Order: sequence, then C-alpha cells, then structure tokens
Amino acid sequence: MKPDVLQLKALSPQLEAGLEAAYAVHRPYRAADPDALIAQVAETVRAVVTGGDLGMPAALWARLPALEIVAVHGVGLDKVDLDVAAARGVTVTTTPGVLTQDVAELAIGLWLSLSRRMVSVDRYVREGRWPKAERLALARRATGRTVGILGLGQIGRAIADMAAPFAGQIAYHSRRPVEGVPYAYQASPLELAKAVNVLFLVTPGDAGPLVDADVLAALGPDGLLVNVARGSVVDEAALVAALSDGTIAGAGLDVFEDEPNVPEALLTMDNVVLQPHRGSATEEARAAMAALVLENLERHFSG
Ligand code: 8YV
Repeated sequence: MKPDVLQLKALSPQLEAGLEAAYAVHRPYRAADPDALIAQVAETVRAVVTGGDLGMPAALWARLPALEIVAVHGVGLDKVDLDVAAARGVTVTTTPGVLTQDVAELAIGLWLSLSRRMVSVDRYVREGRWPKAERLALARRATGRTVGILGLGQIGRAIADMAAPFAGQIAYHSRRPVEGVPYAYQASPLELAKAVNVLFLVTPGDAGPLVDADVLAALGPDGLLVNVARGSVVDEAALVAALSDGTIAGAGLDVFEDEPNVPEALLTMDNVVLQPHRGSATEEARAAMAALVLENLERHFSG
C-alpha cells in the first residue's frame, strides 16, 4: 500500500509525477471541497508536502493523527511550528543549498534593475515614448554603493559574494557576528541601515518586522531596499509610506505580507520592481528541489 500524502499546493510537474509514482497523493487545493477531501483521508495521511511560502497551516496538525513528516519544498520554516512538530515527533525537512545562488541572483537583479530603472524605462520604450523624445530621468550607478545584508546565512552570504566585485563596502547584521567573513558587522538593523545605500533582507520570516519606519528613515532618500526573504521582515505599511513620500528611493520586492495580494499603492509606483515570490523559480533550482523533496520522503519511509 502506498503511503497517503497530502500535497498542499501546486508544485512542478516532475515533483508531482514523482510523488504519484510512490505515494497515494491527495490534493485538497484542487478539490471542489478541500475540507471534505482532508476529512476523508485525514486518519491515514503520513506525510504533508508543502512550500516554504505556505508551510503547515496551524489547524491541520490536530486533524492528522498519523502524520510522520512535513516535507517542505523550500528553505523557509517560518510557517511550520517546529515546537508542535517536535512535541508530536513529526520530522520536518527542507531543500537547503540547491536554491541559494538562484535567490541571490534575483536579489542582485532587483538591485540592478532598480538602480538603472530598467523596468520603468522598459515601459517607456514599449509605450512608444522614445520616438517622442520624452524626457527620461537619469538612473543611478550601482557600482561603488555600500551594501548591507540583513541576515548573513547561506543566501545572504551568496548575495554579498555576488555583490562584492562591484559594490563598495559590504556590511551585515545577523543575530551574531559570523566568523571568517570579510564583511563589517553592524550591531542592529538600524545601525546597518545607517551605514549602507542598499539593504538586502535575507532573514528568516519569524523574527518579526525587523525593518520599521525608523530603519527605513535611516536608509535614507538615496537608499534602496531589496526583500527576497519574507514579507513579515518589513512593516509593509511603513514601506509603502516610505516609498511614496521619498523617505527611501526604491524597493525591489519578491515577497509580501499577504501573498498573493500586493498593496494597491505599489502597483502604480515607478520606483519599485515587483516579483511574485520567484527567488527559487529557476528550472535548475526547482529540479533540484523536487529531487530533494522526493529523497527526503524516500529516506523517511525507508527508515
Ligand atoms: C518557494 C520559498 O517559493 O524556499 C522558500 O522558503 O519561499 C521558496 O523557495 C516555495 O517554497 C515554493 O514552493
């Protein structure tokens, strides 16, 4: 008998095919009545497969008495209650390592496209404004800017290393200083924001809003914010206000407080570049993530 698996969100075709080959897969998000489907299979579900963005909805724990493993397709654990998992003896797995460069690339891309205004200028070309010689504001040079990394984990480190060849000084703040890195440690998010022109957010999402109105004010009117972590890392209302009144110059955002809902005000701003949570969305990362989710499940079920 194939073990029952509850898949909570749409995943790549290769992962879904791999799951089907080895497990009896139940997909409430595709069912007309998701709740009824969960009720039907709840007693025997041994594994949940979910994304880092969605995690494990709190109410689901109590409904799955036979649950043994939560396999996360991603690295974020902010939406999986690890205390409950530990108390229940449920294994939680993620897909570390295989998406690091991809998320870092997107972060660097957001920075460069913000500095060089590539997205708003793309609109200028598409809208036929070039032949009209309509005046276009100049961009800013990215080279030489001081860069701050909030959260120097694996991905934060990759962003710093990618930025290093052309950034000016690089500083970071993490819960504690990281040994053996060539980057300057700042004691708080506020101190970091004061010291840099570009602030990358790469912390886990369960640390609360580390970036508030004060941090944004410290980043300043030339400052750029890039968030590839979680919407919860920044006070989104304060960010929208800071972008509209010029407290900071711009923001590149891959994540939001209430995905897939993006604050209406951001949609009309030229000083933001918006992505629908795409950090790990490359063929290479997603293929490796799929393989790792399957391997994590396989290792669990084979003991
Ligand atoms: C994915 C993520 O978008 O790794 C994470 O925590 O948020 C992303 O990689 C997500 O997990 C896709 O299912």
